[in-house]
Amino acid sequence: MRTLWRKARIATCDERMQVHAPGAVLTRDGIVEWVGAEQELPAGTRPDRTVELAGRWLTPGLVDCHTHLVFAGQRAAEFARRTSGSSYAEIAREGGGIVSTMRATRAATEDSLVEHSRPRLQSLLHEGVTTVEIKSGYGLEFEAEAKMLRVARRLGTEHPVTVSTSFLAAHALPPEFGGRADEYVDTICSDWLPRLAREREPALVDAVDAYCEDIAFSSAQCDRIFAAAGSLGLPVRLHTEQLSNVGGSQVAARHRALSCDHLEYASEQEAAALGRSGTVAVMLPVAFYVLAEKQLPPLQALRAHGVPLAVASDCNPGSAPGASLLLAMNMARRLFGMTSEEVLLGVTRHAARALGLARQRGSIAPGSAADFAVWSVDTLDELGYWVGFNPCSMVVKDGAIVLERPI
Ligand code: DI6
Ligand code: FE
Repeated sequence: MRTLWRKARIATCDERMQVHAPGAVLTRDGIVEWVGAEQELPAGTRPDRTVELAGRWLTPGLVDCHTHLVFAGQRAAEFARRTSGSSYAEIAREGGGIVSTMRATRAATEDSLVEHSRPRLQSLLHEGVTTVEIKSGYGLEFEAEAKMLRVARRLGTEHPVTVSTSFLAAHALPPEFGGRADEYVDTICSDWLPRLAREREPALVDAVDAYCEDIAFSSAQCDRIFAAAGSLGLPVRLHTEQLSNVGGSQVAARHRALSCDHLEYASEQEAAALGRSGTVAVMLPVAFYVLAEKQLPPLQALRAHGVPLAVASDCNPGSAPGASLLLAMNMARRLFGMTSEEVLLGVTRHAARALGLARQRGSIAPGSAADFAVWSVDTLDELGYWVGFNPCSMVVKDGAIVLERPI
């Protein structure tokens, strides 16, 4: 089946960041065959169907490359405490925070976790998201981590979205390992990770993540986890320099991590290391906002060292409650001073690269997947401009229209 998508204004988000207005895309069986200016469409093109987009903007489907959207419960009481002065780290040290969501997530059945998580995924899909990364990390024991990853996979089969999973057992120390963080890390490396990596139908782990902070795991512990991942052929990513700088980016760079996420407390040295390793820096401005953080990530240094920048929602019940990539895009511009082009590439090409999917997703080029978002906007500058308003009017996944909204 061949479809011609025409009368659009197209931002390809490929290496050349081409804009075609009026532009057209020809897709066949879910793959882009041709994209360009409408008048250059090869003569004799005979599509089976034509979709006219009336001058609307068409971009690659968005990629949300950092979420914790599978979890049970909520932590509104912690938010109330923080708005009256407690810190995220204080609450975590008292046994709240991630461990509180761990209790709710362990207690939930697989089916109820799917039902709890579905509305959050749907909210992202309405915003033009066609690829989403989902982490484990609220199970913190083998079975509950596996359950979270199965839920993530199920969401990917039940909805028109590509799901990329990350195994994040090193998110917090579960109470049964209290005072024995090194033993917990050993268990992850020598038992849980190899067992999960062997799972098939479905395969459960696409990448391995960890939380490298003074309230979580040390750079030496993350180094061991990454070595274990590497020996199984799994790529790695790291949460680090969100609240402190304990050397996480350097470890991520040494292991050629796909991405390094948060980075408020990173400096020029970390930016240089990430630049050399080709690691994507993922900006998470919703967490910055919700935690009322004051330290800004070193954007100038990241740019100067040629580090690709992505932007993600960080959807989670603690530091980024909600599920809006459009809000993250707005905050990346307003709070971090990113340009509209940086933000657009940050939720398309660079976000796909952060998931190791650069060839298939995140740009519109011959051979890439036909994942598109269509926007009822006059200019691309409106992406990341509107606050609490969603101008996405159509979503196309693997060549099929999966959502239409009257805008
Ligand atoms: N950083 C985050 O932003 C989330 N995890 C992490 O390591 C927060 C997770 C939570 O508070 O539940
Ligand atoms: Fe996170």
